[in-house]
Amino acid sequence: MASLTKNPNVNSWVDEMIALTKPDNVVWIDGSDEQLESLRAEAVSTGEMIKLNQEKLPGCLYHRTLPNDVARVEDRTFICSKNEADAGPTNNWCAPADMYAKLTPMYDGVMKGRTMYVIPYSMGPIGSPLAKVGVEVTDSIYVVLNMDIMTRMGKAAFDNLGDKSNDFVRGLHSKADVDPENRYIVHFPEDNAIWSINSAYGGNVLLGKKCFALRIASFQGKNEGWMAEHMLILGVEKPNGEVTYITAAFPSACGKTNLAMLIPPECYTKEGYKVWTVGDDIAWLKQGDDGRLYAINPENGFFGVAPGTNAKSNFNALDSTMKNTIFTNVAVNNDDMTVWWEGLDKNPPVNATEWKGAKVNGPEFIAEGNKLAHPNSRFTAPAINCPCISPEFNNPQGVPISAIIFGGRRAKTTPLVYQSFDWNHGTFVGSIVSSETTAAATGAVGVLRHDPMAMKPFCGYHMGDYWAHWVEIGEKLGDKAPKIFNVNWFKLDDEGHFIWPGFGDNMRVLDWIIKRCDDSIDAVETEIGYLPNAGDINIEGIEDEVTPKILEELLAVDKDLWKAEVTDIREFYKQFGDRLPSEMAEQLNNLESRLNK
Ligand code: GTP
Ligand code: SPV
Ligand code: MN
Repeated sequence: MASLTKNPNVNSWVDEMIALTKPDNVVWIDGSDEQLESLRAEAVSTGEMIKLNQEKLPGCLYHRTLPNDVARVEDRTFICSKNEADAGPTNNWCAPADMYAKLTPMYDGVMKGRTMYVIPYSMGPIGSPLAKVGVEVTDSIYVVLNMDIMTRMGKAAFDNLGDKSNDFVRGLHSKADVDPENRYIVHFPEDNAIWSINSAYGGNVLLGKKCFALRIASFQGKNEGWMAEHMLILGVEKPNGEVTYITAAFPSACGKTNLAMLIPPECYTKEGYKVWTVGDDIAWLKQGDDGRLYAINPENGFFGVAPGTNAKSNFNALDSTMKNTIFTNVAVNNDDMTVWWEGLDKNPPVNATEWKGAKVNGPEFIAEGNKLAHPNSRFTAPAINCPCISPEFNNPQGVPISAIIFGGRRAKTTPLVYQSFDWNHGTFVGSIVSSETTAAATGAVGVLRHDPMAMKPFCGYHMGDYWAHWVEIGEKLGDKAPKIFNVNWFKLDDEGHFIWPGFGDNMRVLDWIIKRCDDSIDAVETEIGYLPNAGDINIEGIEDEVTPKILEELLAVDKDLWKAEVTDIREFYKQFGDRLPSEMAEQLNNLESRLNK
């Protein structure tokens, strides 16, 4: 099939990939409905995808990955910068020449008997000054159909690139044998290239997402003066129609999709408050002409965690999945070909197929302690499906950001919310985020680890240089910089229950944050930052659940726990050596001396 572009850089690279992988056929993805419809039909005919109930779930498909291939694989993810020091201590590294030498034989002829799909895509609205183009070649229809939802895919991306530019990210993916022993997710930042092999799961193979829009883009942003962050973007509309835009960085499966699509409690909706979703996972941020920081969502859909999503916890996410959605590794109800996952409702299907593909009696299966859906099962839903998608979603300039929030899963220590003293202190607050691990990546779940800015698995260069970049951006923004906050929805009582109701009630914390941005409310100055006066968190309607005693607990700063935290941060910081910005070392010393006063 003839190329879709005259760009010689694209064509020579695709030729090279064809020569390497030797596919039987090459299909250029133009993004047309006819082409996508025939790919869907083919995937259904081979069993790669399963057609769901087209009356209840029109346009929806189901896919199951291998049980060994259900999450990101951080231990097999590499940043292959020329110098090891540039990847830094938080990344796996290998010399580019050595990695190419190791992987090239694995790709040699890997697509024999298969079709190669060449996918042009734009991260960011087509024509946005902040958008960037990628090309992914893959032997997976599942990847094509997901990229269609998650990116602006098709010929328009090539039109945007133009006939001469060399500024596109080269993504090579083959599912090969889906062999976990030979699975690699590899980034060559200096070559603008990503090579992924032996996986067919989301984050490992949808190369526009974490691989490009975070790992490669963070490196590009460092060099070009902008930022790529693991952040949702939302707008809070006040009754007077004014919208305040906020970004928030939480580690994987720690609540970004949920916060981005929040439905405020009744005491807010009745007054006319509304939340608009701009993005649920990734933000690209750049200073605008007026000096403020602007954000776009480079994605075009949501690759969201299914378990726990229900009409009460996240109606907007659930509603987004009602059409043209791909479900991965959830359970199927064989009676009516609909889907089910833990936390959807209390009626697991009796005639079910669990996520590994076995036919089971759902209630009995669960009673035996099994899960019908994998904890990291996902939906891939178009952003336009979302009832609260922001009218600014496709704005090429992005939206102006007033507040940046960091957060993680912390059983103790971290209060419900606090505000940093200034930008550099806020950068420090981001750098010290720790969170309990989740099922979004392979490995143990529930282990506390440092995850600075929720970027530990996604920063494509040295974390110390990344913090220095934050400090630099803050200097440029000056007094137009967003205010920086930290939140923790996951504080536990001694019985292990969450003490903050969370979800829609997180609006109450956003409300405080916005008032702080408007300078319309006082706060308590503590050792760690500004905390709310207890009376300033609106608990109208949840007084029974959030008693004064619980609120006190939520807003407590336990000095002994924070002193232990300082010791731990000092240890964590050691690995960054002389690349730790002096500003961060100073912030840590200041925190310690405030605690010791
Ligand atoms: P990724 O897509 O992996 O980056 O995850 P995410 O950050 O978008 O997380 P998501 O919103 O999908 O939430 C993951 C899980 O966190 C959900 O299944 C919820 O159970 C839980 N969660 C989200 N928000 C809250 C909250 O406010 N309180 C509590 N207790 N749990 C929450
Ligand atoms: C995450 O793990 O943060 C995700 C899902 O958003 S994945 O695309 O698999 O990385
Ligand atoms: Mn994520």
